[in-house]
Amino acid sequence: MKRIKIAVQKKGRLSEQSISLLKKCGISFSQTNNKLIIRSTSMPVDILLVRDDDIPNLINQGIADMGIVGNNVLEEQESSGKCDSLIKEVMLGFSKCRLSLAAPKTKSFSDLNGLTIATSYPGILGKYLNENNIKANIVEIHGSVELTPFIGIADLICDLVSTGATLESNNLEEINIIIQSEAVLVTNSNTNNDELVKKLISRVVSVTDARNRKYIMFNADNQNKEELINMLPAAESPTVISLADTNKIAIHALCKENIFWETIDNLKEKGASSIVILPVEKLVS
Ligand code: PRT
Ligand code: ZN
Repeated sequence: MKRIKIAVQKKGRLSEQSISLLKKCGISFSQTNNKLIIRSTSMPVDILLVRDDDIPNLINQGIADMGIVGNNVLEEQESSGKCDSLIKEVMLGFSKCRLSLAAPKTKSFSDLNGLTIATSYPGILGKYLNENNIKANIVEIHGSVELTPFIGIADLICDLVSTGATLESNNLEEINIIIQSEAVLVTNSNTNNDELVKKLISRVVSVTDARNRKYIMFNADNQNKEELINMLPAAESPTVISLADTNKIAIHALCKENIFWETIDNLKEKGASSIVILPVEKLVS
């Protein structure tokens, strides 16, 4: 039987959640250090553990059938025309960040024309400058991009930002977001019709869709039923069950959004009791 190869980052910001997602999709394997390839014990699947920058090309060349990579890396490699047969199947909602322009707080630029921008993303930045008709110079640098304005290499930087702490500690100010990024499940147009690849994509969708969903159960007075149901965030039609005490009911509902403490406080104020909120592991529609 043909084995499917899935490329994921070996070590870094994407690894843990990529591995956890594959396990939730029923792909069991034991992680061993320093292995490039791990065989799953539950499915005809091999996991390739590689650097994130290699993932788009491995899928594009058909060496891997699918993979998980940051949208930033994908867009950068696509912008250079290297990866033309890749398909973004599912946005995965983790490793979120943005690629932004940032300038030293001490300087203010009225426009970017004629300035020099340091970045590890020359492809995405070049496209952005072109689209906005800006004639700026790009210096490609990998590592310590945030230091370049202070050692005379560049006027500004274009780098990934997550919390903003790195910019802050280097006295830089974010001035423009160029692209948003998150981890994405990628296939290639030659393999995405394979039955097992299709099955795995639908499992990834189920696990990803379930992430923010919650199942809530509570007891309440029958007379408050409508008001309580209206307080539930994006709930599908709830189940209402009568209790032994005929004035009381139990309400069970699948909510399509997270349930925050404010909602719980409001439910309690309206008389809800024995409130139980459960995470949803998979959601198959
Ligand atoms: O070794 P390998 O090549 O596989 O890994 P890598 O070092 O290239 O990548 P890694 O593990 O650092 O990041 C992998 C992916 O995580 C990136 O391609 C992004 O898609 C995503 N990601 C999410 C981030 C960040 N958040 C992030 N904050 N990647 C990098 N950063 C860096 C950023 O470059 C800057 O130096 O963190 C700093 C900014 O963080 P804040 O929180 O201070 O704003
Ligand atoms: Zn990398």
